[in-house]
Amino acid sequence: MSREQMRDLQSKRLREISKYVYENTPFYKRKFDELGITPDDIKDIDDIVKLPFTNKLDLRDNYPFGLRAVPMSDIVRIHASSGTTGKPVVVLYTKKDLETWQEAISRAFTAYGATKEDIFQVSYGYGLFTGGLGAHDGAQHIGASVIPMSSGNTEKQVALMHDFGATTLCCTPSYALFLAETIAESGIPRDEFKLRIGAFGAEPWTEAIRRDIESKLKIKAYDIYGLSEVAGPGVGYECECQNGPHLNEDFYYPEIVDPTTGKQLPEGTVGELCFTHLNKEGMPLMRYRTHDLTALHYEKCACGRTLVKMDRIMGRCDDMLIIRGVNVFPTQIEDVIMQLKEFEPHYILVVDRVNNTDTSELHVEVKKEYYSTDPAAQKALMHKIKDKLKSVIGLGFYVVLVEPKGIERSTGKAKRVIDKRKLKD
Ligand code: DLL
Repeated sequence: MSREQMRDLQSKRLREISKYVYENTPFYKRKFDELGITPDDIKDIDDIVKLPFTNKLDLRDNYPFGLRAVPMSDIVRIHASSGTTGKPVVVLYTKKDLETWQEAISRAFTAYGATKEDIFQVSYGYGLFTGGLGAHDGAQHIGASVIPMSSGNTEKQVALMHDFGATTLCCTPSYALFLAETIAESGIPRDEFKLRIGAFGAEPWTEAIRRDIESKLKIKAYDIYGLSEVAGPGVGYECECQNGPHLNEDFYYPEIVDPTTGKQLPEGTVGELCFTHLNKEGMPLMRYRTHDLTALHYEKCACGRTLVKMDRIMGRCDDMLIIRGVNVFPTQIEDVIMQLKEFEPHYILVVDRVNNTDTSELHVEVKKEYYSTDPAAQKALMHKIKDKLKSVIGLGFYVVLVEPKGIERSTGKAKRVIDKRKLKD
């Protein structure tokens, strides 16, 4: 589809959905009224800036079903994401919404080169989390065989991956690393596995981690992006170019806004990603603030797709740590660790405040072949990473070297930062 055709489609759908939420979601009727707008003010997609934003807090305030736009009898699926505080965020799907979502995820799997011949091992958690069932439905939709493993039980995962000849693995990148380690320890030769594709997402990961997973698992590792509030996995997906996800913008309209002012930002500028549902029935959201930071690019991709592309998510505005005045994203720390051959990509950052000064302590795991209990060797290694962190991030870290396997592995979304200051505030 050309950009013009896409724009026309988006304009048409935006007109329809504005009218739909005005008539069916009392929350949006109130918001439109407060802003003094009616659906008639929405003529084309550029008019989206007239519409109100929606925040996670709006979803929490309307817990559980306050943003529903159809009778409960039309809702066929309920998902929820727990987050760290407060009530869960609840999302509702009609039958048609599930079909749209399946279509979105099948586009992802097709872009990775998967077909009905493939056997998918879905190792995202099943349940209220959208990862498991989302990937499951998408794989089934393309006619592939699905092993509904869910996460955890890692040795059994490896055994079945081998015995069932799984070709495509769906899980978080941190779990992919754990699985790679477990496969290596299993003693089963790699060429007895059929694995060739990975669909990894649900948490930020860097290019260096992609290369690490690809070399350890000997597969192609693709990014898959999404969030429960918009649908789940499959809002965005990489193509064979592997340089950032395309977005399913005919279903979920993306904008980049300034996280502070909410002003729309131009192509190529990093800011907060927002989505507007263009054809959702159960619980459509207008200009939903994801808190995810990225930039959009509209030029045609080398793969031939015209769908807008985003840079890989660099982090969330609420993940950014301010330590002694310096802005730090966990992905920057990961990048530094991955540049040094002595370390595993496993770490925990503990931030605290002592005597009114921020402290930052990085626990990082040393590879078996570089681990030594000799104090001089430890000191040298500690300095190596400390100096690198200082030069790249501009911040002094207290480094704790952890013995091999000393950092707990993650089977879902990895938790790498403990900010004790938050508990004190
Ligand atoms: O994580 C949906 C999902 C499942 C996506 C499986 C991909 C694969 P939530 O639990 O609601 O939904 O968390 C959404 O996770 O706003 C991002 O901050 C982060 N996230 C998701 N995918 C990526 C990714 C699922 N590929 C939140 N890269 C989002 C970076 C990601 N961050």
